[in-house]
Amino acid sequence: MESETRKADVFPVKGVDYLQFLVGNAKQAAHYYSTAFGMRCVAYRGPEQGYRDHAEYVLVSGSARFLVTGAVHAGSPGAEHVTKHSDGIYDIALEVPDVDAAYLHAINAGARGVTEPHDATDEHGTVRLAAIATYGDTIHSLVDRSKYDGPFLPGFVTRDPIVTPPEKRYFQAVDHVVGNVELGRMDDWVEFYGRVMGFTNMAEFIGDDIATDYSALMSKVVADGHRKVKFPLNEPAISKRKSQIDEYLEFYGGPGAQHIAIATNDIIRSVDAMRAAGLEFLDTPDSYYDDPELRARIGDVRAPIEELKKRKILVDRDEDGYLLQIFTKPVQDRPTVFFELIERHGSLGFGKGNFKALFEAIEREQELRGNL
Ligand code: TYF
Ligand code: FE
Repeated sequence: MESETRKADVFPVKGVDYLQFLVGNAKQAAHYYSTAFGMRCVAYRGPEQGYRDHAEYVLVSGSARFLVTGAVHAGSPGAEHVTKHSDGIYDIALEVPDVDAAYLHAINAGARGVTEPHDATDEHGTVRLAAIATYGDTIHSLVDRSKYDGPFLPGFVTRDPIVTPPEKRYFQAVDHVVGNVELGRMDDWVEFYGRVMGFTNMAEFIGDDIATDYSALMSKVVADGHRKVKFPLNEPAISKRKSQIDEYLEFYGGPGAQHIAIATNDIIRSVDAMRAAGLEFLDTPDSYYDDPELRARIGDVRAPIEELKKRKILVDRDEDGYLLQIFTKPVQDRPTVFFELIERHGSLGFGKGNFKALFEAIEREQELRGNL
């Protein structure tokens, strides 16, 4: 524990500042995150503000912040990201107390610099920014907004919500962001986050047992010392069937962010609202809920199991408590990025007890797509 604390100090992070999606049509994506995810659009920057290359919308739900960026013309920076990956996550931005120190530490530890530390200023103050590269074409911006009180970043203007936001938000935070990397590279990226950010390996992982039996993937989780930022990392494993990670890598065109887990206090209500808005979730067979072993293991949770079964919400329990979770289908045409809704009651895990049911559900979808 002592060494964990010391390591975390070399690269202190406050949390995920924002997730930037590079998309083909930011206007429509912002509408989707407003209607299907109940997010509130709070800021905009585009040609009207003198930024001729992009239209960018900022959506928030509690502390979760999405930046949705679309190219305005073929030569816009980021346009080639969409050509290669389709809609995807480009920037997993981290809020840090000292951008210069964090950047210097990262570069000295071997990270590739993308943008050197610099100030961005407008009438609301100054934001200190830098960026480093991570897996694939993904980056981590480093953000210090302590001297800024504008709606997002300099240049952005406040704007009204696209639709009236729901009375109660559907989620309040980003819980974890998962990366898919190439076969044999998972341990390199675990090592990268240790070396560059002082992140440590959390106990939870998917090892050979699960890999060979069901899912054909391996996974380890890295987190900062305060467990505010959690990054599971997956790689495909060799098995009889084509790994879901291979499918992602093929269709995304390389490594990238696979799923965003968003934390909710009321998964039942959120799933109902999001389903009603047209969001598709993975199916779970009734046998999952009727399994006496599962019933015994999970014990009492805050809702009757029938309520969870109706909605296909999964349950897992470990020594610290339990969690409820559900996964969406991919949210674009390619079988790449998806979301997870998670309601934690003590458990710090990722739903290890659900991996079998979950991976079988993913494989049923893979089969329908002809990619198994
Ligand atoms: O983040 C996690 O580890 C869980 C489980 O392709 C998971 O949400 C792991 C791999 C995967 C889908 C879900
Ligand atoms: Fe997850």
